[in-house]
Amino acid sequence: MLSSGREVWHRLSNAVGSLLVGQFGIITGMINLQYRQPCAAAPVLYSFRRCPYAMRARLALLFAQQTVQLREVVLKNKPAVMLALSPKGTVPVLQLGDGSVIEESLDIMRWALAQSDPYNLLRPEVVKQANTLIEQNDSEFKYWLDRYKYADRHPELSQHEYRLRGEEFLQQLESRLADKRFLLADELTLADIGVMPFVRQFAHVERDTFYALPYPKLQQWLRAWLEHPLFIQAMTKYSPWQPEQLPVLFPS
Ligand SMILES: N[C@@H](CCC(=O)N[C@@H](CS)C(=O)NCC(=O)O)C(=O)O
Repeated sequence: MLSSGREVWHRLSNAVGSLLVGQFGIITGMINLQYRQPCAAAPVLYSFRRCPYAMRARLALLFAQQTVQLREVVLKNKPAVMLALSPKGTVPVLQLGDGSVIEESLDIMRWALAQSDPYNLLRPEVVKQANTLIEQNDSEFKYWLDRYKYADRHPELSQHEYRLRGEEFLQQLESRLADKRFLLADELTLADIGVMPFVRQFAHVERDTFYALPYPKLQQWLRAWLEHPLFIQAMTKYSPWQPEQLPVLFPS
């Protein structure tokens, strides 16, 4: 039976309408795929921009080309969900897709680089030495760094004394850099990433004093780090995480 012109027009416009709705569905689906799926799959990193441990974890994630959902934490008001995962309450904390939790920066770095290590930061011949240097950084150097930075809270010694104690580590780094571009080799290794945020923090306690010290190689190494695109990216500012907010991918 022949339909009237009006009916044909009605059917035609319905067909075009459903086609558009269908296309729109596909497009929204693609947007969801693009924006939601990686979020759902990406591990969650609880981080604090200025924390040197979190900094080295973010750097390793960037060098390893791993994407995470970043949740910027306010240390005075840590999210309950983070404390439930890691009651010790330090950042960084990484929650993987399978629910497991990595709560030490060095382990996050190792996890990231085990996923992918395009810069060969974990080349086998340097791993042992890198671990030793990072261990020294995290124990002795960090101890003197905290006292140097907050000398008023530790009146047993003067700030100058604390700086001299910390400088023992800096001297070691300077001599390491005498015959190579980086701390363990002519290429970057895990050691450079693991130690860098702490040397930066030390340098920034009294910037002019640091750059006047007799450590030209170390100063050059630090300057190069501060200008490194991945370090700049690692220092991107994020607003504190709110449980109801949409996931924020890092790198974005
Ligand atoms: N050993 C830990 C140390 C992490 C750490 O001490 N982070 C500091 C911030 S830089 C922290 O979260 N402190 C807890 C607080 O201030 O409440 C690691 O390597 O991840």
